[in-house]
Amino acid sequence: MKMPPLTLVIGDKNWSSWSLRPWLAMKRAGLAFEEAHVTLRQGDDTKAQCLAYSPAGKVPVLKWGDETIWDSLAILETLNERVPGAHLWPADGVARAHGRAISAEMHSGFTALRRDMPMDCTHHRPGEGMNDAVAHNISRIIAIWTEARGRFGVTGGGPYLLGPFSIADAMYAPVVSRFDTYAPDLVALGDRDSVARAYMETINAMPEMREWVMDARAQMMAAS
Ligand SMILES: N[C@@H](CCC(=O)N[C@@H](CS)C(=O)NCC(=O)O)C(=O)O
Repeated sequence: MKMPPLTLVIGDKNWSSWSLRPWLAMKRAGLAFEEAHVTLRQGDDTKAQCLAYSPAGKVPVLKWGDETIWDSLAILETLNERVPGAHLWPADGVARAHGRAISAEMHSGFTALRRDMPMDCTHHRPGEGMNDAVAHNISRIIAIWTEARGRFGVTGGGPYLLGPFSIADAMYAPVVSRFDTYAPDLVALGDRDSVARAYMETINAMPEMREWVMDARAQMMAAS
């Protein structure tokens, strides 16, 4: 299949956790694509910039030739379906269903974590944002990572949640960034076997994650 020109519209790399998700998967899949940037945290101006790309008024947005695909999870599923060789879901149906469930849980949940520990990948703010609701979210995420690694990761033959890199990892990568920034005590919150800690190392070791953070730093410097 001939790929049409692809443009991924994203927000500031320091803050835009939803943008990181498809960006990471597209880089990982080796896709050539242009980036278009929207400046977040500018009120009506941000909304107008987003609306120029999508009626939903949010980023990320993927321009696939003349088509517009919005919403991180919809973009990721479309990439899995259309990009030959991307393999963004495992072939095993049970692992795939599990991956979809934990990705949907991320997409629709963890509101306390998202509100009180927003992605801020160029900063270190240990202790900020912690409260009971956030702690509850973090414990659930540790349980998700531990179960996925235990049931599918090791047998799947890779260091990611389902073994090889998948959409589930794209969905949880910004959580790894938040844990780095706010440094919650993962052991106290349930990471007794250090599975979450090891998973964070896996995500942080991805060259694509490093590239994102370097770009975020450059954007922050340019804006200051
Ligand atoms: N459910 C959407 C959420 C997208 C979202 O909230 N994006 C934020 C940036 S990370 C945004 O566009 N904010 C601008 C605004 O709401 O005006 C997705 O998964 O893509």
